[in-house]
Amino acid sequence: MDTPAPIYSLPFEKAWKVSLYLIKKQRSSCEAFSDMSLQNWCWSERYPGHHEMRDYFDNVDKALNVRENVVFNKRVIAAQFDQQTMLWTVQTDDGKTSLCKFFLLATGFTSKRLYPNIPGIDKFQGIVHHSSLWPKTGVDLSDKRVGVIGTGATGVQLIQEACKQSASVTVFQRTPNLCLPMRQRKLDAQTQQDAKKDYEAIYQQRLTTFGGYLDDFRDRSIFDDTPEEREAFFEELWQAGGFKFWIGSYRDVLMDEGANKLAYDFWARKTRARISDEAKKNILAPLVPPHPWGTKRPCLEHDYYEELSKPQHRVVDLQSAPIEKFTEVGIQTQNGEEYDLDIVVLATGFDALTGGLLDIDITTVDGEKISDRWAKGVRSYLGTTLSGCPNLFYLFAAHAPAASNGPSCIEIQGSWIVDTIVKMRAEGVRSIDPSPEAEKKWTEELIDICQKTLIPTTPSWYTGGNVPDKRVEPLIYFGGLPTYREKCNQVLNRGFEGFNLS
Ligand code: NA7
Repeated sequence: MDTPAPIYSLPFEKAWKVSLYLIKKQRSSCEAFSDMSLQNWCWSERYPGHHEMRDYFDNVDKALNVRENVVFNKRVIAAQFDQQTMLWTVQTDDGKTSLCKFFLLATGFTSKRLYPNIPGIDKFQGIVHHSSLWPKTGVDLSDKRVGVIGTGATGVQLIQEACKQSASVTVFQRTPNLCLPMRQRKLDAQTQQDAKKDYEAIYQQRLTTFGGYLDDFRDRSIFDDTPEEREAFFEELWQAGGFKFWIGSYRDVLMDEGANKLAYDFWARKTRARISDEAKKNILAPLVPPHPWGTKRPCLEHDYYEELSKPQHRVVDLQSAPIEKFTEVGIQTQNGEEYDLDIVVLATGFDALTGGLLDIDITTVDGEKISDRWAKGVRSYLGTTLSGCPNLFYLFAAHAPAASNGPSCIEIQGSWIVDTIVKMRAEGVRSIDPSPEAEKKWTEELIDICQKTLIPTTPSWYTGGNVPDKRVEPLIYFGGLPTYREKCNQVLNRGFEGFNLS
């Protein structure tokens, strides 16, 4: 987890509100949730691990009994709105259909995995796993020669652990991740218990920052400071760890090439000092930036660079020699080098933000497929509704502020959806459908905001640039969470502005 405790947990107020709406009968469960979540739950580390996160969500489920309201092991394949009945018909892969008045898609921003198109993968005699399909029983890496393709957040975290467990790790790197030190530390229960009186304020503070964390950009240009002041400020951010160097830095770092280069140079200097092997130093932290600093999501690490410096581990620079093919015993690059491997991990990411939604065949009231519409350019209203799709809402995907802390963004969107439905009921509105004009305006505004930053310079999942043949366009709202929240609330305060009502 790269978000510090407790801000990845659920604030009680919102859980209460959503639960009361969705599962009205379970009032006592909500009270139990309050006890469990805010009064008793404590994290063991500043950045909780996978198993602890799962335990937390299991406990949330035990308290709220969400499970009782969920149908498992079904894949939604298609959905269409019927104007006569004003209901959505949702088809699942078992041949059944369900009807609903409101259709809420929480399909995840990284649910459609991306497999690299590398010839010969079926001939490889070893084991291959995509990082997102990691066996629940774990994978024994001891004494194994492990190859990892991909150095995004997943690849980096996996590599630094695999280096400690395996005989050797070979990293196939296309673009270096400009990683930041996590500065993980243990947390004690008493300190957390004492801090709980401040949690409500902490949760509120998240929603006032650009990225939904507790830190925000410094309201000052990098050029307003002397080199000494700048160095001291960067050092402070660096020592604090986490994403501070990214989203707690000068406001113009993500807007101005000159400001950005200064941040990159600091990062490269700090990182290169941790890599003992000269050749690896130039691949993992080159002096020339691979792309502007922070325009692609950085990853938090503990000892990634120290581990990879060890002689048994290799870093293959795919910029100078791309992968040619899998062989029976490993991977061969285009310069003829062969790497013998027992296990290959594909940490190659996802068709993010749009892939999960488009996996469902959604048809508008006019018979248009959303997949056909979006092939000409993604459009949405507020990053949560689609014209021609009355009463459909989606969460943390295309056009949302999805580069932010997930729970903060989802809390804003989830609360807004609940407020919208409550207001519809109160005012006797049966359906809301954003107008094509409102959708066009939102989309143009979002593109305009993104183009004022350095984000479009870099191919990444923020713009669809990580998927071969995917249209490259701004897919994220970069106006910041507070502005996003204000705009969403304004729509309701102005009587469902931008929506056609029936
Ligand atoms: P990412 O961040 O999309 O990273 C995928 C990595 O895989 C990235 O380094 C890619 O290189 C690399 N990649 C993808 N295809 C290939 C091929 N064909 N050959 C070599 N390398 C390849 O996915 P993650 O799972 O790490 O993280 C996704 C998000 O989930 C993360 O940001 C968090 O928000 C949670 P590239 O950089 O494109 O050159």
